[in-house]
Amino acid sequence: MEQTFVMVKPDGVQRGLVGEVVSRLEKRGYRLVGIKMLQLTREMAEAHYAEHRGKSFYNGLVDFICAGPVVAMVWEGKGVIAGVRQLMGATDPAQAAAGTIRADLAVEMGRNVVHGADSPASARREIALYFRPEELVSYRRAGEEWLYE
Ligand code: IDP
Ligand code: MG
Repeated sequence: MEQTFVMVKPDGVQRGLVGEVVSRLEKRGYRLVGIKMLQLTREMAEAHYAEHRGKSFYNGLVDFICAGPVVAMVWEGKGVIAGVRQLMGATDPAQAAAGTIRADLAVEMGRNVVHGADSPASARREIALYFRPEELVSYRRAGEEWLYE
């Protein structure tokens, strides 16, 4: 089954939105297979956002993501990478579709509550950055026959 990496960013943790983010993904039907709270070091943040190195917002982004604890997660499900991106909404909350996490819970791009991997390659890379294989569990959620045809 497809897996993706999701993170509740420091703003989401401080604003008490961990449960809300988890709840939206759970209700869609995705399976939570790994979760941990951690404080990112600058080195981890730079590895996480390596693709953005050199951009105008990069330093602010690294400062922000290290400014408090985050919740790192791995979610599993059919089409979960694109599905989570859809539930998250556009990067800029002002442009995000109503009903998405970012539109409903955030105002500005640099405080947009949640991160989600954007491709299978990013998902694999980010999962490996945060989790050892033995930290992920394999199970079926009750009622999956009512979720999948
Ligand atoms: P994504 O989180 O929707 O995948 P990316 O383009 O990968 O968006 O950017 C990573 C993060 O960097 C965004 O979630 C946002 O917090 C921040 N960011 C991206 N572009 C800007 C910008 O132009 N100004 C400020 N922050 C930005
Ligand atoms: Mg991205």
